[in-house]
Amino acid sequence: MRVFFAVWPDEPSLIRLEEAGSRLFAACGGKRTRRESIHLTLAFVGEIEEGELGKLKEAACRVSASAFEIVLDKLGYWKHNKIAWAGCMQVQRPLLELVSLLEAELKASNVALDARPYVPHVTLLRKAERPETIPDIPDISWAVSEFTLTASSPSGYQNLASWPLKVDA
Ligand code: 2AM
Repeated sequence: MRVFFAVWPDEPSLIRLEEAGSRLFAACGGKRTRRESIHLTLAFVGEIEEGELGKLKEAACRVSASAFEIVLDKLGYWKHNKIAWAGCMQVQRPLLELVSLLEAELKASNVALDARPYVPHVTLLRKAERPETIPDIPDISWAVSEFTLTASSPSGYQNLASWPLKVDA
Protein backbone atom coordinates (compact mmCIF):
# COMPACT_ATOMS: atom_id res chain seq x y z
CA MET A 1 0.00 0.00 0.00
CA ARG A 2 1.00 3.60 -0.65
CA VAL A 3 0.71 5.97 2.30
CA PHE A 4 1.39 9.54 3.34
CA PHE A 5 0.70 11.95 6.22
CA ALA A 6 -1.51 14.94 5.49
CA VAL A 7 -3.75 17.74 6.70
CA TRP A 8 -7.19 18.38 5.21
CA PRO A 9 -9.03 21.68 4.57
CA ASP A 10 -12.34 22.48 6.26
CA GLU A 11 -15.51 22.95 4.15
CA PRO A 12 -15.20 26.72 3.53
CA SER A 13 -11.57 26.27 2.47
CA LEU A 14 -12.48 23.39 0.19
CA ILE A 15 -14.96 25.65 -1.60
CA ARG A 16 -12.30 28.33 -2.01
CA LEU A 17 -9.71 25.81 -3.15
CA GLU A 18 -12.15 24.53 -5.76
CA GLU A 19 -12.69 28.12 -6.92
CA ALA A 20 -8.92 28.51 -7.17
CA GLY A 21 -8.84 25.21 -9.10
CA SER A 22 -11.40 26.61 -11.58
CA ARG A 23 -9.30 29.70 -12.19
CA LEU A 24 -6.21 27.59 -12.71
CA PHE A 25 -8.12 25.21 -14.98
CA ALA A 26 -9.12 28.16 -17.17
CA ALA A 27 -5.42 29.05 -17.44
CA CYS A 28 -3.90 25.61 -18.01
CA GLY A 29 -6.49 22.84 -18.38
CA GLY A 30 -5.62 19.40 -17.04
CA LYS A 31 -7.39 17.09 -14.63
CA ARG A 32 -8.92 18.63 -11.50
CA THR A 33 -8.48 17.12 -8.06
CA ARG A 34 -11.81 15.85 -6.75
CA ARG A 35 -13.12 17.77 -3.75
CA GLU A 36 -12.80 14.82 -1.37
CA SER A 37 -9.17 14.36 -2.38
CA ILE A 38 -7.97 17.92 -1.78
CA HIS A 39 -5.25 17.79 0.91
CA LEU A 40 -1.82 19.02 1.88
CA THR A 41 0.85 16.35 2.29
CA LEU A 42 3.14 16.62 5.34
CA ALA A 43 5.33 13.61 4.59
CA PHE A 44 5.18 11.12 1.75
CA VAL A 45 6.12 7.60 2.87
CA GLY A 46 5.29 5.68 -0.32
CA GLU A 47 4.93 1.91 -0.68
CA ILE A 48 4.87 -0.08 2.56
CA GLU A 49 3.77 -3.52 3.72
CA GLU A 50 0.62 -3.56 5.82
CA GLY A 51 2.72 -4.90 8.71
CA GLU A 52 4.68 -1.63 8.78
CA LEU A 53 1.62 0.48 9.58
CA GLY A 54 2.16 -0.03 13.32
CA LYS A 55 5.52 1.66 13.36
CA LEU A 56 4.18 4.59 11.33
CA LYS A 57 1.33 5.03 13.80
CA GLU A 58 3.70 4.81 16.77
CA ALA A 59 5.93 7.47 15.23
CA ALA A 60 2.93 9.76 14.66
CA CYS A 61 1.77 9.23 18.28
CA ARG A 62 5.09 10.64 19.52
CA VAL A 63 4.63 13.91 17.60
CA SER A 64 3.74 16.70 20.00
CA ALA A 65 3.01 19.77 17.86
CA SER A 66 0.63 22.71 18.26
CA ALA A 67 -2.56 23.39 16.35
CA PHE A 68 -2.22 26.34 13.97
CA GLU A 69 -3.89 28.42 11.29
CA ILE A 70 -2.64 27.63 7.82
CA VAL A 71 -2.73 30.28 5.11
CA LEU A 72 -2.48 29.46 1.41
CA ASP A 73 -1.91 32.62 -0.56
CA LYS A 74 -0.46 31.72 -3.93
CA LEU A 75 -0.99 29.46 -6.92
CA GLY A 76 1.83 27.85 -8.84
CA TYR A 77 2.78 25.41 -11.60
CA TRP A 78 5.58 22.85 -11.81
CA LYS A 79 6.54 21.88 -15.31
CA HIS A 80 8.51 18.76 -14.29
CA ASN A 81 5.33 16.97 -13.14
CA LYS A 82 2.69 19.17 -14.82
CA ILE A 83 0.98 19.93 -11.53
CA ALA A 84 -0.80 23.19 -10.68
CA TRP A 85 -1.18 23.88 -6.98
CA ALA A 86 -2.02 26.25 -4.12
CA GLY A 87 0.74 27.00 -1.65
CA CYS A 88 2.31 29.67 0.53
CA MET A 89 4.44 32.71 -0.30
CA GLN A 90 6.21 32.13 2.98
CA VAL A 91 5.93 28.80 4.75
CA GLN A 92 4.52 29.25 8.24
CA ARG A 93 6.68 28.20 11.16
CA PRO A 94 4.09 25.93 12.88
CA LEU A 95 3.67 23.96 9.66
CA LEU A 96 7.43 23.50 9.36
CA GLU A 97 7.59 22.51 13.02
CA LEU A 98 4.92 19.85 12.56
CA VAL A 99 6.68 18.50 9.46
CA SER A 100 10.10 18.42 11.07
CA LEU A 101 8.81 16.70 14.24
CA LEU A 102 7.04 14.11 12.09
CA GLU A 103 10.11 13.59 9.90
CA ALA A 104 12.30 13.17 12.99
CA GLU A 105 9.99 10.57 14.53
CA LEU A 106 9.71 8.67 11.25
CA LYS A 107 13.48 8.70 10.92
CA ALA A 108 13.80 7.42 14.49
CA SER A 109 11.55 4.53 13.44
CA ASN A 110 13.72 3.84 10.38
CA VAL A 111 11.09 5.01 7.92
CA ALA A 112 12.76 6.38 4.79
CA LEU A 113 11.32 9.58 3.32
CA ASP A 114 11.93 11.32 0.05
CA ALA A 115 15.20 13.27 0.29
CA ARG A 116 13.85 16.21 -1.69
CA PRO A 117 13.18 19.37 0.31
CA TYR A 118 9.64 19.78 1.59
CA VAL A 119 7.54 22.23 -0.42
CA PRO A 120 4.01 22.44 0.99
CA HIS A 121 1.37 22.45 -1.71
CA VAL A 122 -2.20 21.40 -2.41
CA THR A 123 -2.42 19.82 -5.86
CA LEU A 124 -5.38 21.23 -7.76
CA LEU A 125 -4.64 20.05 -11.32
CA ARG A 126 -2.61 17.24 -12.85
CA LYS A 127 -1.51 16.91 -16.48
CA ALA A 128 -1.85 20.68 -16.77
CA GLU A 129 -0.21 22.78 -19.48
CA ARG A 130 2.07 25.62 -18.48
CA PRO A 131 -0.13 28.71 -18.00
CA GLU A 132 0.87 32.06 -19.52
CA THR A 133 0.08 33.77 -16.28
CA ILE A 134 -0.80 32.37 -12.90
CA PRO A 135 -3.92 33.89 -11.32
CA ASP A 136 -3.75 35.56 -7.90
CA ILE A 137 -5.90 34.25 -5.09
CA PRO A 138 -7.31 35.72 -1.90
CA ASP A 139 -5.91 34.08 1.25
CA ILE A 140 -7.39 30.66 2.00
CA SER A 141 -6.96 29.75 5.65
CA TRP A 142 -8.23 27.14 8.07
CA ALA A 143 -7.50 25.87 11.56
CA VAL A 144 -5.33 22.76 11.44
CA SER A 145 -6.19 20.71 14.51
CA GLU A 146 -5.18 17.21 13.43
CA PHE A 147 -3.15 15.28 10.89
CA THR A 148 -3.84 11.93 9.27
CA LEU A 149 -2.14 8.85 7.94
CA THR A 150 -3.75 8.27 4.56
CA ALA A 151 -3.61 5.44 2.04
CA SER A 152 -3.68 6.17 -1.66
CA SER A 153 -5.21 3.78 -4.19
CA PRO A 154 -6.48 4.16 -7.75
CA SER A 155 -9.99 4.61 -6.34
CA GLY A 156 -9.00 7.48 -4.04
CA TYR A 157 -7.69 8.24 -0.58
CA GLN A 158 -8.63 6.60 2.69
CA ASN A 159 -7.71 8.03 6.09
CA LEU A 160 -6.35 5.21 8.26
CA ALA A 161 -5.76 7.15 11.49
CA SER A 162 -5.59 10.71 12.79
CA TRP A 163 -3.80 12.50 15.63
CA PRO A 164 -4.84 15.77 17.32
CA LEU A 165 -2.52 18.76 17.57
CA LYS A 166 -2.08 20.50 20.93
CA VAL A 167 -4.32 23.43 21.69
CA ASP A 168 -2.53 25.92 23.95
CA ALA A 169 -4.49 26.84 27.06
P1 2AM B 1 1.38 15.62 -5.43
O1 2AM B 1 -0.08 15.92 -5.24
O2 2AM B 1 2.22 16.82 -5.68
O3 2AM B 1 1.63 14.51 -6.41
C1 2AM B 1 -0.35 11.33 -2.39
O4 2AM B 1 0.28 10.85 -3.52
C2 2AM B 1 0.25 12.62 -1.94
O5 2AM B 1 1.65 12.47 -1.71
C3 2AM B 1 0.11 13.75 -2.90
O6 2AM B 1 -0.12 14.94 -2.16
C4 2AM B 1 1.44 13.79 -3.58
O7 2AM B 1 1.86 15.05 -4.02
C5 2AM B 1 2.35 13.39 -2.49
N1 2AM B 1 3.55 12.78 -3.04
C6 2AM B 1 3.59 11.81 -3.98
N2 2AM B 1 4.87 11.46 -4.23
C7 2AM B 1 5.64 12.24 -3.44
C8 2AM B 1 7.03 12.37 -3.23
N3 2AM B 1 7.92 11.60 -3.87
N4 2AM B 1 7.44 13.30 -2.35
C9 2AM B 1 6.56 14.08 -1.70
N5 2AM B 1 5.25 13.99 -1.84
C10 2AM B 1 4.79 13.10 -2.70
